[in-house]
Amino acid sequence: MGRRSCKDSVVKITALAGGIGGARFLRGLTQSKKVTREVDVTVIANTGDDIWVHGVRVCPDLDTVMYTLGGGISVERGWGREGETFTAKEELAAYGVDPTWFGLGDKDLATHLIRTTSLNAGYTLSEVTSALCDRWQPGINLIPMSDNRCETHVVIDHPDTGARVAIHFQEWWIRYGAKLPAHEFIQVGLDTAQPAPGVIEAILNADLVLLPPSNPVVSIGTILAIPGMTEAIRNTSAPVLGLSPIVNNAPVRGMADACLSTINVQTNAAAVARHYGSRSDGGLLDYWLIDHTDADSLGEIEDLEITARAIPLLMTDVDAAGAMANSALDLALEH
Ligand code: FO1
Repeated sequence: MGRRSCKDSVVKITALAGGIGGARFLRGLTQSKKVTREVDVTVIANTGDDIWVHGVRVCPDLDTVMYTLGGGISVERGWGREGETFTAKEELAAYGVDPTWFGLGDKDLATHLIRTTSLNAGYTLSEVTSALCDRWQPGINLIPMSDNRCETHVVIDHPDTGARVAIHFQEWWIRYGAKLPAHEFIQVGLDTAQPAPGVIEAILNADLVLLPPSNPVVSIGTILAIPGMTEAIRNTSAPVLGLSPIVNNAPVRGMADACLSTINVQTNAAAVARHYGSRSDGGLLDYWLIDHTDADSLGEIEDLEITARAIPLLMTDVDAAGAMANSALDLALEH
């Protein structure tokens, strides 16, 4: 079926997204010819990974989506800029200034400097994100889950002292490679955080709400924890479709298994679907896409009253991600 031209067939999609996996899916959804419908996409990005580093505010998931869709992403890293240098990082390390473990790129630093200056001038994170997107033109409406600070911190037993302490998610993720058992994820500031302007409306007014294959705990889970978020998803008239971030009982990238074990969810496609829950049972999902290597769990997922299909879920390139996105649209809109 060719692209339908008339405007009224534009599908309004709202997607919750974390970092690398979510951004790669969104690039397929918005830039691949495999998607045969006109789509108008709003992305609600996780800001729980955000961190103050060397005096600048870094927003990993906002920047990963912006750079990936805007053509500036480092493809091999999945984060930060293509053709990046790390001279400022090396100079800071030469002064012995911590954190030396954070990969602060020179090109990336310009984004953080503009964001920090704007935030200090009183602009909101939503306003700053919109201004940064003027340059990158990601082709989507990118909004943070909240304009309030709501950082993910991780409770661990300190590797040197054994003391039970909370460290920033980025230190756990980067410095320790998520190898230290996480006893708990805490969102600092959650109790006073509000959804950013437009977030609830984007969910309620969507034709389709998507949960891309991002980390279900520290990315999607963090967004869902914002007051009002899950109620909006349960109340929207749009179908809600998720794509499994776990393929063949393992995370495709990242360390989602380390996060899932912390909340006692097994690392498999059906367990994550159960974790999100069926909409008919007070949960979030109408539909769940899994990889064909996990097809033997389709029955288990259908028993949860979630309509499931098994398709190729590996995003090896833009068109592979586009084919996944097109299957999601077909299932949710034509079912
Ligand atoms: N991930 C790493 O594994 N090592 C890094 O040094 C690193 C630096 C970094 C800088 C800016 C940015 O936007 C992302 C960065 N990431 C790095 C990725 C980031 O830690 C994760 O992608 C997200 O926080 C989780 O999705």
